[in-house]
Amino acid sequence: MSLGQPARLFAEGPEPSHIAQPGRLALGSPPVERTLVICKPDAVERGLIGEIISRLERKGLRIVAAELRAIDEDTASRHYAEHLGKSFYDDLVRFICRSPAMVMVVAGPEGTWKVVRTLMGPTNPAEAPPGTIRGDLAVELTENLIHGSDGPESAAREIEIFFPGLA
Ligand code: RTP
Ligand code: MG
Repeated sequence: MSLGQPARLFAEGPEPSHIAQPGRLALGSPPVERTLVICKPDAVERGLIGEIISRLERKGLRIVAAELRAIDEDTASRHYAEHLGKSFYDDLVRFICRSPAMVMVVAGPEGTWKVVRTLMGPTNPAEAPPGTIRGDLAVELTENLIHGSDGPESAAREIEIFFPGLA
């Protein structure tokens, strides 16, 4: 890879059996569901990518695609289309485009989107309980570090935006 090229990682094909995956091995079930996770610009700026990925991996989920990328306004507006017209929409789009974000496809058992949402904690970090990513590491509503799809349909739609063909 030459300098200046965006780093993009894919783990395609059969899931390698030699990689330790505690959750998966304990359950005996292969990863069957994918969801979209974004370490938002504040997470990248604060050097928290590793912390967030570590929490996802320790839970037993797998990163199957990842790209550190500057999200442009057009992509942000597609991703957050459901919020168009809301009072916080402009701030939200400005924020997500502010600086590079780490965009990932995360895989695990059925209900993986919900597992991720549980690890994230509620939208408002001020109300997020300790032990969650937002509860432990953030205080502000907009700067809440992480995005996770809010259901299987959202996951498929969002993965298609960032990683066409991977949903
Ligand atoms: P996300 O989509 O980013 O994963 O967050 P979420 O599902 O927990 O929350 P959602 O309702 O989808 O809102 C998207 C993002 O918009 C900001 N927000 N601001 N000022 C407000 O009332 C307000 N409500 C939401 C948050 O940054 C939230 O993550
Ligand atoms: Mg949402």
